[in-house]
Parts: sequence; C-alpha cells; structure tokens
Amino acid sequence: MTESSETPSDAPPRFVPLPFERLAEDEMRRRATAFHAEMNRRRTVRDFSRDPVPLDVIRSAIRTAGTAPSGAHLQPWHFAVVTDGELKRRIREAAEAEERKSYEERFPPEWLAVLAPLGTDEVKAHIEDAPVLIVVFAERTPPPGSGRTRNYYVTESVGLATGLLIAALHRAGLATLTHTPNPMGFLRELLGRPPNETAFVLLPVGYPAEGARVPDLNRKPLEGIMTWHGPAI
Ligand code: IYR
Repeated sequence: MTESSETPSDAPPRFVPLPFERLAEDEMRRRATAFHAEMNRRRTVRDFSRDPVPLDVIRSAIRTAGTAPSGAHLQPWHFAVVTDGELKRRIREAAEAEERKSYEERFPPEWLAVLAPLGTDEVKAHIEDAPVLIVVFAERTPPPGSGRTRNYYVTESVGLATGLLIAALHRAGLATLTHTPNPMGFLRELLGRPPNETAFVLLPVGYPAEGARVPDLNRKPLEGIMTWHGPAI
C-alpha cells in the first residue's frame, strides 16, 4: 500500500532528548539585563554607509532567523539577499514609485501625523546605500509538489523570524531599517520569487553613515507594556 501525502502519516512522532542546562539565578539575571541593555541600544537606521559588510555575518544572522518557531514547524519563510548594485537601484526605483503615491495620495492625515516624528518621506536612498538588502518573503502556501495545500500562522511565523533576524544583525554590530513599501508586489517580480510567496519586509543592512542621526524617541516603560496576573513568585 502506498501512503498518500494528503493523509496524516502513520509514522509515530520521533522524539530526541533535549539538551538543557539550568543556569544559576544570578547568571540568569546577568544575562537578562545584559541582553536588554544590548537590545535597547538598537535603533532603526535610515542613513547607511556604503561600506561593505562581512557576508558570512549575514549568513549567520539568517541562520538565526531560521531558528524561529513556526506554525506546525513548516518554516514558511525565505530570505533573499541582494548585494547587486543594479538590482538595488531597480528596487529603490520601484519602492520610491509606490512610496510617492502613498505619501501624496494614499496615507490619510492621521497616518501622516504619526509618521511626522520619524522624518520619513518617499526618498529611499538607503535602499541603494546599504551594502546589503534582505527581503523576507512569506510562503503563503506550500511550494507546488509538497503534497500540502496550506501553511499555518504564516504572518506570525515570519514576524518571529524577522524579529530574530533584526536582533541577530544588531548583536553582530549591523544596523537595519524595517522597511515595508506598500504594495510590495514588485519585490517578488524583481527577485523572481514564486507566486506562493509574498514579500513581508525589506531590510537594508549595513553600518550607519558617519554622523547618522535618529529620531529622539522613548520606549514605553515596563509598566506601560505589562500587566501581572498572579502572585509575584
Ligand atoms: N512605508 C512608508 C511609510 C512608513 C510607515 C510606517 I507604519 C513607518 O513606521 C515608517 C514609514 C515608508 O517607508 O516611508
């Protein structure tokens, strides 16, 4: 009898031992506060140096992104790394064309008002200046021939992977910009990705330009983002 790939597998799930070492509480505290301090230094950067970056660091960070949890462990993500100058130029041109329409016609006043403190506009020089662009694609449905018709929690999974990617790049000393030109269909076309994928985010990656400045923003304090339900054990 042949097993149909459309029906649940009869094979029992395979489990392996989990390597896990409990840390001393002092060490847990030290790591937790040090990691927060490190991540709290991360800023979204819009002015990039054109200096090249070590590409093996990019590869490592993408490996880290690929450790994210995903719906049914289907890992519905793809990372397109762009270093070609001409391709970056074409991506910039297409992104600016969409952004121009957004800033001039599509964004309602309330949206423009919350964007104002960030100082953004339709000029996207960072797409060409940054030595590397990582375009994260979401696999909305499984690739043809996989025998499956659905992926699960795609947006959540790809969002988690992107968060890990940004953290890994920051930890490795690289700056990123989380850029979401809208609509992003041109990225699938320019990068030749298949129709079951949609672009999720475009991340210019590199070093900040000499003298780069960032908006003067505050992060919400813990009390502003957390409620506690139960005894403080
Ligand atoms: N995508 C546009 C506008 C923009 C929207 C949000 I929400 C931001 O946090 C920042 C920018 C742009 O990239 O300019």
